[in-house]
Order: sequence, then C-alpha cells, then structure tokens
Amino acid sequence: MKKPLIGITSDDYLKNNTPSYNNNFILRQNYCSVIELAGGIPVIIPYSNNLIKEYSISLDGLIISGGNFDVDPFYFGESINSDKVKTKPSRTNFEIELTKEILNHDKPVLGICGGQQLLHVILGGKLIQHIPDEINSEINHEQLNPRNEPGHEITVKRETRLYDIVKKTKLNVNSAHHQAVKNQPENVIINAVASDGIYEGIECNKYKFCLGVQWHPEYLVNDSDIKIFMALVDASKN
Ligand SMILES: [Mn+2]
Repeated sequence: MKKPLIGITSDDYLKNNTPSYNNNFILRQNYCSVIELAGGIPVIIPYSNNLIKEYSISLDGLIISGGNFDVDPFYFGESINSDKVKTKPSRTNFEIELTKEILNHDKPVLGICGGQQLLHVILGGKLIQHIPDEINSEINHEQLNPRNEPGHEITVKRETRLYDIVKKTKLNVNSAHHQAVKNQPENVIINAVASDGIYEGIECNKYKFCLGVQWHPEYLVNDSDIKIFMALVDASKN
C-alpha cells in the first residue's frame, strides 16, 4: 500500500532580513522524522499561492507547523494589542489559503503550536495575543527548559478525537507559546486544557481529521505524542 504524502508547511529565513536569492525555506528536522516514523512520507511545502490547488490535490494530509511569529489579529477581527506580536504576512496568507483548500477536499490537517492557532482562526476563532497580558498564570507557557522535556501537564477531555488517539486524560507536554486559543466558536471543540485554564488543543468534527495541539508533539516528550502522527498518517491513507 502506498504511504501517504504528508505536506508540512515551512518557515522562511531571510538572510540579513532582506529579500534576496540567499533566502531559505526552512523546517526543523523532527517534523519530518516523526512522519517517517509514523509511516508517512514527509514533504516540506514552500509558499507559492499559485500552487495551492496542485498542493491540495497531490498531498494526502497536511501539518501546519509552528514558528516564532503570530497570526495577524486582522484575521480574527482585532488589531495588534501587544508589542510581543510579530507577524509574517506572506507565510500566514499562504497557510490560510492552503489549509482552507485542504479542508475543502476534506483531507486530514494537524496544526501544531502556531499551526493550531492558525487552524483555530480559520475555523472562526480568536486568539489571546499575549498570555501574560490576559491571564495570571503559575505556568510559564514559554518553558525555560529544553523542548524535548515537559513544560507542564494538560488534561485531555474524554469523548474527543484527541482522547481516542492518546487514551489518557493526563499528558506531560512541552510548551513554547506566548499566544493561545481564546474562545470556542461553533464547530470547534476544546479537547485539552492546562491547569491555569489555557486551552491546549482543538478539533473540528465537521471534517474527517481536523486536529490542533498547542504543544510540539514532534519532540516525542511522552509515549502518546507519536500516536498523534500515527493517527494523522492513518487518516491520510486512501
Ligand atoms: Mn502550554
């Protein structure tokens, strides 16, 4: 049986912050190695708005990766309210258009960290623009220890897709985010929560497989993390 082709959106790296032929599309290796481990074929997706239709036809599933930037609050009807918000307009625009087209084909989508936040916005949700501005938390969601170690615990809600995948109500996860999902619009199910109330995962059962996690499971911090990628790969088989 053919292994499913899983696209992973890339980040951009502008050398000296100026557009030039030295620019790069980049992606951390473990996004790719976990897909290989889970039985899929990883492929890194460069941004080209001209190829969105072709990408959505060729790919069997999509990972929206994270990055050190934020979705422009314009997309959820707000203006920027924190100087900690950094945007990447061309990346966000491409990821929104690609994800919508993949969802139109009802192909599986997994949003990771900032990718989960983008997925939430596509599904009609809003984001907390900077957690410390809005929530008094005992948890530092930008953990200081390495990302291959846990940052905090989360509670997975029963009767969710995520629970079906991990079969546990408590997970120790890493945490590298200063924004978070803010609300629960129609069609969005919050499937995981931290002890301070910050939402740590979303899903939408309007689609075959539409899942977002606030942590970075590609670091395989706990035994359940690989199951998320196996579920994505499995759902991407036709
Ligand atoms: Mn967190």
